[in-house]
Amino acid sequence: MNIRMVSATSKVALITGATSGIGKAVATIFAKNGISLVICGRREERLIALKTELQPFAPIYTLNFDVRDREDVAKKIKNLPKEFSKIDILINNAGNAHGMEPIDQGNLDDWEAMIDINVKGLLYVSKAVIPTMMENSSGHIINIGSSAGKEVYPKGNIYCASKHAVDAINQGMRMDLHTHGIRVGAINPGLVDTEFSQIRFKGDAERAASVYQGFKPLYAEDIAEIIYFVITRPYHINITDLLVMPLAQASNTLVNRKG
Ligand code: NDP
Ligand code: 8X3
Repeated sequence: MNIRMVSATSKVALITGATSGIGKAVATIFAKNGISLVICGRREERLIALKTELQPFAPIYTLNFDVRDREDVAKKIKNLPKEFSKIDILINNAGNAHGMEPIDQGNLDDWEAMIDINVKGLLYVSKAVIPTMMENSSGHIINIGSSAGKEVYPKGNIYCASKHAVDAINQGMRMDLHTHGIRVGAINPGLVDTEFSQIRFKGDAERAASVYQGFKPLYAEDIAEIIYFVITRPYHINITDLLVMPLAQASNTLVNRKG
């Protein structure tokens, strides 16, 4: 039996949303295992700080773009230096929720941000990376969905819609790319204590903190470890879709906050 093992070293991974939370934790575990990184985000000072922190472990290149800017995304990925240009692993992670209101009170700018970043941004980055993977008949795309992409919850309306779209895109990508030797799968976390709720509630720290109170949520590192496990499986294994919840969370609306 010929099993193609996956060695982390000598691989290049491009991670969107590496300036915070899950993306930053993935960058850290990848670099510490010798994976060269292209780390992306809008906050350049954070990218530079992360590069300084991780470059003792692996080569790091920073790409500063807003995933909504399709020309900039395409140009910057196309012009990557040679040693970073063959992307083996794409982590489509950049995204956020913006607001949490009943549908009649929703803010149009919030709706557009979620659709433009979580859905269209993911597509722009994927469109720029997939051709090289196809040329190489090899690659691994991990789409960060959400439990919100599996089950809608009250006032989650457009965020849930954006993550249901990620779920559909993940399935469609896999159908179209598996014959090219490219692995595609999604990780769908439940409640992870990151800056996510601070963004969602526009800097209302108390409201953001209350989301994770009374129970032990997931941490970004928990998800990063799972992603590292997924990308290091022998190449014939494709983990297509994982839903990962904290023990205290049974569904999007059922969280045991007594603990
Ligand atoms: P954070 O807010 O901590 O991180 C979000 C990341 O996305 C940041 O690095 C941010 O970088 C980047 N980002 C946001 N908007 C843009 C943009 N327009 N262009 C480029 N980058 C952008 O949240 P998380 O780490 O929690 O979120 C990461 C992913 O995980 C998201 O897709 C989220 O939906 C998903 N998720 C989160 C869960 C949670 O409970 N936290 C649960 C399930 C899924 P910068 O601002 O520097 O551009
Ligand atoms: C993030 C999880 O429940 O805040 O995707 O939508 S939730």
